[in-house]
Amino acid sequence: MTDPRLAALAQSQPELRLLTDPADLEHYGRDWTRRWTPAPLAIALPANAEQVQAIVRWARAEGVALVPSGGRTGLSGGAVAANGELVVSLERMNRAIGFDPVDRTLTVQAGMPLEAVHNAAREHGLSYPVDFAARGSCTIGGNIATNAGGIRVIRYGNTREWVAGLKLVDGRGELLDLGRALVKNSSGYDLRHLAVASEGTLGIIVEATLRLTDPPPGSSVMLLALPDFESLMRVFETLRARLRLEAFEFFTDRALQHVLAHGAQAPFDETYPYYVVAEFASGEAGEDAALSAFEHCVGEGWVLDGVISQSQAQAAQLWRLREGITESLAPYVPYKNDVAVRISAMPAFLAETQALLAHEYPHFEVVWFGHIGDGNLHINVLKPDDMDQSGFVDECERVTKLLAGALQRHGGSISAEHGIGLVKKPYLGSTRDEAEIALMRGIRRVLDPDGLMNPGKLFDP
Ligand code: FAD
Ligand code: 2HG
Ligand code: ZN
Repeated sequence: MTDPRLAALAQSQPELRLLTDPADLEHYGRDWTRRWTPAPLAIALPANAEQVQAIVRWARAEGVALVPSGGRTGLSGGAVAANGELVVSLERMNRAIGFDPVDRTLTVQAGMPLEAVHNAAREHGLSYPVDFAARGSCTIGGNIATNAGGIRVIRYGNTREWVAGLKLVDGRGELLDLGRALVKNSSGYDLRHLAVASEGTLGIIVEATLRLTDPPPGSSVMLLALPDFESLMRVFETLRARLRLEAFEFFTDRALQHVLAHGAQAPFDETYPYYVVAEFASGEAGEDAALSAFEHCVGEGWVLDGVISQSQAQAAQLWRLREGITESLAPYVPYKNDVAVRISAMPAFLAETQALLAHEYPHFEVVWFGHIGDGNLHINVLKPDDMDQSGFVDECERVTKLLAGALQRHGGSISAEHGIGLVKKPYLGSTRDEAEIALMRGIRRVLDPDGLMNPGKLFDP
């Protein structure tokens, strides 16, 4: 360790793993946004909460900023380290610690990948229902720090709903045990929820106790082709009323074409403007209800074509058309927007923003998809070949400003589930008023008095 600050840390914590190899700095210094050039001081890989506390105390003594780091699948730049920070990766803290069959809770270290949590819950005959395509790489700590949503929010809610308790090493180095996994606890402020969606700005989550639930019912998946967005809303209302929906997701033909170019199989001979992937509880009654709902939607002209999975393999194939979108767009380094409005405001918001983007930015390819049943749209803007990256980002910032204005008019949010991070920091004011942001700053000052926990993310000091 040539840096004397790192040498001091290594000496005081001989068991702590520290990385300074340029390839490691590059690897751990960025997330999926790929927009910033990684430049961390070093990477720390603690093995337990005590080491995390020691790192925070050292950071305070040396004045070094810390970036909490999970799977770095984040899409808003929250885990980016571009300014000489120490990245604190929870990669080694990836184990389940305990299961309680009576409480139906699973306690895990915060670096445990989401998919490993799914598997552990299944081994106990239960289910952890938060789910999305990054499941193999993202971690529970990152999920909590962003209040991750995903494809089953419509039935099970966001990550917040499933956090029974958590342990946080705050910016003072204190280990806080928040929530205690009680079902009932009316003894004052619920500080556990401060950590949810905090994006690493209050401290480092080291452990979580997660609620588990009954395994999901057997399900089938239908893929529907639709003529327009109005029909999509009618189909949503119909399916929600007649079926037990486990998911209801949409994407446009542009999104589908990217996934097909990435190797997926075309579902229909023709192309259509919009598609829906709906998963519903099957069994004979479910299948019959699905068929009759499908026929009703076709009769109304809301659905133009459709297919219902006949096997798990086919269901997975249909899901791939929706879940493969982000990966298929990744080579373009798209500019991402992740917005939310009330479900009832969705048609007006979409019509307004689609018209606005087509009028102001006809040269941009815009890919729309998302969790329509939750009022959450993902709007990915792709860079035209003849535009340089920085000019593209500048123009996209103007697009986002327009979106932020529309969101303000419709009472929506500039981030539904990915977080504010670096990407959406200039637009926080479109979603939260000044008094709220001042309060958030005040809370941050209490838990992180030196401003060393992920500085520059969410809002500036
Ligand atoms: P990171 O990217 O490592 O970090 C995210 C933020 O959390 C950063 O601010 C970081 O500092 C902070 N953080 C990480 N760990 C900790 C910790 N232990 N303590 C305190 N702070 C911490 N998101 C959704 O919500 N829904 C989706 O459907 C969805 N689909 C995705 C699909 C793909 C293919 C990809 C690549 C991403 C997707 N995401 C989705 C975004 C991303 O996966 C989530 O935001 C996820 O929760 C991030 O987890 P992570 O462990 O990778 O966190
Ligand atoms: C999804 O819903 C993710 O697939 C990623 O939240 C969204 O890539 C995106 O913009
Ligand atoms: Zn999403």
